[in-house]
Amino acid sequence: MTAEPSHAYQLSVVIPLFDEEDSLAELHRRLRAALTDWQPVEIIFVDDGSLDGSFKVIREILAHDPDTLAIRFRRNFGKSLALNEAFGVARGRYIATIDADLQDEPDEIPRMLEHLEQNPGIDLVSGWKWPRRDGFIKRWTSRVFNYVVRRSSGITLHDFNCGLKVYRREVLQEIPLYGELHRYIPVLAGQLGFISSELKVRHHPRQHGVSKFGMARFLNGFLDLLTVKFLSSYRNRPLHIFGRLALVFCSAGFGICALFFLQWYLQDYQLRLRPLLVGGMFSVIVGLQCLFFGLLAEMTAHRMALEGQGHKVSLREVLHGSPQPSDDPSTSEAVPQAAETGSET
Ligand SMILES: Nc1nc2c(ncn2[C@@H]2O[C@H](COP(=O)(O)OP(=O)(O)OP(=O)(O)O)[C@@H](O)[C@H]2O)c(=O)[nH]1
Ligand SMILES: [Mg+2]
Repeated sequence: MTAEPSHAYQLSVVIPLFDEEDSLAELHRRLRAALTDWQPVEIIFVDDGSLDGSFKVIREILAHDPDTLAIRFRRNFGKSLALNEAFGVARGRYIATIDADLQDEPDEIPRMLEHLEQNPGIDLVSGWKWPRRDGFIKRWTSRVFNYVVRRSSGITLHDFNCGLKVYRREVLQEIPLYGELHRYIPVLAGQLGFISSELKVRHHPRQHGVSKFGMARFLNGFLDLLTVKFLSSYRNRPLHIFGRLALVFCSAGFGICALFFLQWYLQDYQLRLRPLLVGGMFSVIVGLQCLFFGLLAEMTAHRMALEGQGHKVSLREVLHGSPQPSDDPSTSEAVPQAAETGSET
């Protein structure tokens, strides 16, 4: 059995932020106070092109905390890329994320870590903001969003968008984030076979700065859900979805056209241009387009597979059998460790 890989830190806390200068010093102080039993702890700030004095505050924190790392983007690239960057450099055995606006409670992190320690089968713990300290519209849009994601993904969390989450590091090593997919980490992890769990966490109203929440984010969230579903099901086999669509459109189109043709041929109906006939021909064209689109997508999938970028499986472990002890004494001498039962890599 291989030894547990050693990590430089017990925990890395990742804080993605955009214009949060008034909250950072207090957040850092409260994190350090909450995590004294989990040392060594690394704190990673990702300043995503803030326009206020956020990075000045981070510099001041860095001056007296050597276990803090600051990443600063030239401009705003979005929360997913910020998280992705931090996950790439985090050195903790566990990795936690927390919002920078003090709405999440740092004191909840030890409880979430203990939950992971006590449940080896669980790979990530997601916070469930309870009771939620947000306005009516935010609460309800969020409720609808969570319901739809729950139903379509099969992952039974109540609060996918909670910034407070704790992961075993191997979960994040396998999930590339881009666009705005950070909301779907539990779904993406679930597709790889990782198990999520949920704990209710305290939530506070925003004290400083302004919210970056807008209706556009709500709409983008649903479009991203489509991406996540499509990639998980058809990334490797796009023709299976486009081919099905092609079949539906072409069958409908050919059926309609055949009906008109038979009427003309057998019953001597005049073959005039009628709306349904136009619809039938249109349907055939759309069907053929779907077919060609699927074939093009298959070529891309094939190319990705050739370049080693195709769909990857998530390995839990690989076991090698050890050579068995031999009856022949001359060979058993040559294999001194043959009595061992097995080894893991
Ligand atoms: N890196 C990065 N972080 C961001 C960006 N937008 C928001 N954040 C951070 O993400 C966290 C949550 O953002 P909020 O605007 O508070 O979103 P929210 O908590 O859902 O909304 P409110 O409850 O209205 O504050 C905060 O730490 C923000 O600073 C961004 O574009 N890039
Ligand atoms: Mg917030």
